[in-house]
Amino acid sequence: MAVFEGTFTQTEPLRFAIVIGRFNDLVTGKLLEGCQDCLKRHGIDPDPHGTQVDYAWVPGCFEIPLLARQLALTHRYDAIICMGAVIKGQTPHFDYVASEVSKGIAAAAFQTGVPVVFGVLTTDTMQQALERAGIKSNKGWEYAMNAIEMATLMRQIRTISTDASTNRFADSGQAQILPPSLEAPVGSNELA
Ligand code: INI
Repeated sequence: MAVFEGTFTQTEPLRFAIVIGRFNDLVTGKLLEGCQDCLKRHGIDPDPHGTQVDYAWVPGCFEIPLLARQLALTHRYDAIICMGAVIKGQTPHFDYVASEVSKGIAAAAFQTGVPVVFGVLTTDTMQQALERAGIKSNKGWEYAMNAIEMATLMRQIRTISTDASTNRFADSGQAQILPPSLEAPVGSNELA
């Protein structure tokens, strides 16, 4: 049998989308910097004009899941990195936004089969958020690591899925791999 683990090398073919909230951009901008720094140090070009990372800015965390799901459905990306900051205020608004973004991000990954990283800070104060966005550590770096690990892990799992289907044909004496022209078209995995 086997052990499957993500790796942090051979990152050249990986493609990511980053979905990021403008709300509390003092914090989210710093998370983005940490994330880009980590990607770069692992051989991934974070330039939006390059071929490896696309960016989608949304108004706030509430909008993140919709974009994450739509981008995942394109099947252009190995992983989607979602980043935002929900900071407790004087009203229950925090609870609604935090609850929806966490459920929505989990659903986007589960429904599409594409890893979606939950890079949303939920803190009581701006100070706590800033501490996690560069003052003490930068969680953006961790989110990039999580994305690389999941992206490479999922590539491995896809390989064994292909092997398994090839073996199924092999067992019946009809071993074959579909040519690219017969592979499922982009978006064909969309759930009803
Ligand atoms: N959006 C955030 O990203 N963080 C917050 O702390 C926040 N609070 O507390 O209000 C927030 N609200 C905006 C929300 O995400 C939506 O953009 C807005 O409700 C429009 O749909």
